[in-house]
Amino acid sequence: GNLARMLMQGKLGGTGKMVILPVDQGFEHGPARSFASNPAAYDPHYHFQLALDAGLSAYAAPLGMLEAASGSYAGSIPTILKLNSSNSLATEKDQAVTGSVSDALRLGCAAIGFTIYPGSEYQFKLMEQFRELADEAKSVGLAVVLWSYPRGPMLDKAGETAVDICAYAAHMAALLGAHVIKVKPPTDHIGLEAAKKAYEKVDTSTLEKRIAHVVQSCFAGRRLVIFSGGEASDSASLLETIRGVHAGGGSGSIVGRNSFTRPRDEALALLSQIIAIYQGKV
Ligand code: FBP
Repeated sequence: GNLARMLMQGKLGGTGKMVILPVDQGFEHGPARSFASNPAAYDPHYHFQLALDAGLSAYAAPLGMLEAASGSYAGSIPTILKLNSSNSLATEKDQAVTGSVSDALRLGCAAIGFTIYPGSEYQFKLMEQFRELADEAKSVGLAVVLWSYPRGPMLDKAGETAVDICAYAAHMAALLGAHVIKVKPPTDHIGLEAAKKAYEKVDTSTLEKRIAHVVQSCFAGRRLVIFSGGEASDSASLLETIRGVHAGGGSGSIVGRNSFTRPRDEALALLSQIIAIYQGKV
């Protein structure tokens, strides 16, 4: 079905791994913070072309971004319609629903995408919204990708990526029925006091081991877990993270800012190095 479409697309087709380009940062962080360093990226066509030329598995974006390029690119690469978005003017850890399953069908998407913020004051509402949209999406054969990003009053910055919190957020995403689960790479830190004792039994000393723990937390590896790229950083440290994800059995990466804030040639070179890691070539 539609999940297979993503797993068969591009240079990683047939390997069980995927690299996805997400471009919802205009919504989440604003246009200049997202695109000023590489102004070609203000154009929605740019991202389709980048994802295609890089041989990626799928392209994820909010409604307007997909609509603005669908005339030229419909059917060229599997797309994920991001159905909710936050913005940097918000004072609350919440997201607005900005698209529907019928939009996803109209645009020929392979999947819907949704964000929950486990730990926020709105976490239960977000989970309930997801449940309804995921139910509708699955009933028409669309795949379901869930961004599970812990944040809220219980968590400081370090807590948001703490290995126990990351595994917990990923596990809840699996329980909510996501086919593909997206989390940030976990750090060697325990965020929840109540979990400290349990983690005496889990080796979290290397990124590889932490990734393996997060993957195990998603039904012993029966779900696809992919890890985000994060803020633009130097290529060497990004590639180091990707090697850790691969070694730990992660299913791939979703790399936004580290692709489109770089000039196109540099982005293509970096993405091909990332793909080579998932192909097991380096
Ligand atoms: P990046 O590779 O740019 O980090 O993209 C991944 C992503 O999940 C985007 O889809 C989303 O806009 C962004 O990160 C949200 O990051 P944050 O909530 O940390 O601002």
